[in-house]
Amino acid sequence: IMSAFTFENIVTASALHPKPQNIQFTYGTAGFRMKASLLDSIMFRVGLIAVLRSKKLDGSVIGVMITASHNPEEDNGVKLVDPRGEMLEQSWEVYATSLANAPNDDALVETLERIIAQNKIDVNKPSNILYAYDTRPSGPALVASLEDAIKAAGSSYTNFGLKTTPQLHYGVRCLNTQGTNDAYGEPTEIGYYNKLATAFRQIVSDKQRLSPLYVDCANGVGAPKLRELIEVIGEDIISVNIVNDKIGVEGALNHNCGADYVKTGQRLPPGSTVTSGDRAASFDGDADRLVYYYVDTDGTFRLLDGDKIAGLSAMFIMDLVQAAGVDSIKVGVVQTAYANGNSTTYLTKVLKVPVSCVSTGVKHLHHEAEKYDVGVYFEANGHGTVLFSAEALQTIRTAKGRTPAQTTAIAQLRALTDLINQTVGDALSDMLLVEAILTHRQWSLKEWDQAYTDLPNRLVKVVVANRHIFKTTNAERQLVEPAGLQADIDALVAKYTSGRSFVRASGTEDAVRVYAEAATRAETDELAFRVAELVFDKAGGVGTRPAR
Ligand code: G16
Repeated sequence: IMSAFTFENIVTASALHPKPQNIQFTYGTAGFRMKASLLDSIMFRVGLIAVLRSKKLDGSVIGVMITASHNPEEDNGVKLVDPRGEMLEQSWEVYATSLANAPNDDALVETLERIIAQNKIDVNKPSNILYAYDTRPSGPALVASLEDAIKAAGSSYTNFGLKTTPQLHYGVRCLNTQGTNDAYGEPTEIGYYNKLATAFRQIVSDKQRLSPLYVDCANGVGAPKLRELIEVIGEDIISVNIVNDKIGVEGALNHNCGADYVKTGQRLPPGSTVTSGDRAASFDGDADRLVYYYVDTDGTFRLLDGDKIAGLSAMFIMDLVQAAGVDSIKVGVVQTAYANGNSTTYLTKVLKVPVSCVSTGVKHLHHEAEKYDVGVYFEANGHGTVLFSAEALQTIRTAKGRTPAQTTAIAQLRALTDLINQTVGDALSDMLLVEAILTHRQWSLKEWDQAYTDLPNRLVKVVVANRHIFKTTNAERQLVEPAGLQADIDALVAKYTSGRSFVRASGTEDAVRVYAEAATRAETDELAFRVAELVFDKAGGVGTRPAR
């Protein structure tokens, strides 16, 4: 029997999870994220927020994912998932932040009371939480803190176990839509695999299969989950060589491997055996990011990042929509400032699709993508998916082909809507999407890569005393503060052909990110480091000055 929601129970339980002094917590790009040793009180309080959010939404299931995704193993974090599987509504990030920062029990109760009053929450309503965690060693202790809060608040909950982040998002949406017209799928892990597998098999049914794909799983949860998925699809249909699957090895997670390593360093993970002619991909630590790559005949490393995946997906879906005779459906693409300049040119000039640019963070891209019939959104780092509006889904479901070709295309489109995890970017689902498209076209990675050539680009991290002094505007493409810094950056950029550079504080790591692109590799590197040096010198750099 569940106990009632009382402040007394909450305060008693909270005594075991005191907030560390002298720390200001912030809800960043993807929730709270920091050294795992600092997260105990956060985890407890996020549990309380999840319960209130669920009560506010009449007992809808709210998701809690314990992960720090691409961050180093010693970090951990937590993201909250809203009923349809999207990221927590942004107005609630503010509540989560103030609760996380309440210095003592009195402040904790006051903050809870304020949230309850402002949202007119009936605390006697039911609440339901679904939570999951990745492979980090700090996971179990943080799960215990979360459970303490959920139990103290008298809420129902389900432990979804070890999962990828997108599996948790999927589970939440399935539970909340079960039995409705909008049912998303069976709310189990096998239900997830079956949904993807059925769709994939259908799309590639009469096509010749591709050569095996090397998949670097960042030594994270993606490794066992990919293995399970492939088993369900069938090794006669898709074959993968899983590398970096050492989930039990201390310190291995995301270390010298994974999507972030490959994207940032623009190189193979050390020890990789991938050679010319091989097809390869990398996931990140919680399997919500995906990048592809290959080694060219001259030995050059070639990256096919989120921008390339967006271009490929938009191209394929536009062709299918055309072939299916449902061309009332309009496709749009959402990017961030990190999108390669040439990818944007390709989308707007070659594919002629509308492109919007928003701030970093899937939460921003997702909402912008909802404005299109079919919204393709990808961050350059490989985080993204495709959303189909309710109307587009209806059109695709009810369309009737007038020719056999149209009928086939309609069936393909339908299968795509099941293949794609529409709740959030999902490396497993995105990988199947790319594999499906390449199978269809019988394309190698090199052929896919022909769409456009990336401008050389470079990402540099600068550690500063306080990254929160960096304020941006114009979808993070310009700095407003520290005052004067943007003008200095502009003056530098003006010296380079096709130069572009911007600076923003990371919302997941304690660092400032500098991005630069220009006509040549040498100019790009020079520009990136000159901007990084500027940031270091003028905005409180600490440690070693960035060096080329
Ligand atoms: C998270 C977010 C992404 C974002 C990335 C980097 O990814 O979900 O949307 O692009 O962090 O963000 P920032 O530049 O603010 O550090 P992940 O895969 O780590 O969850």
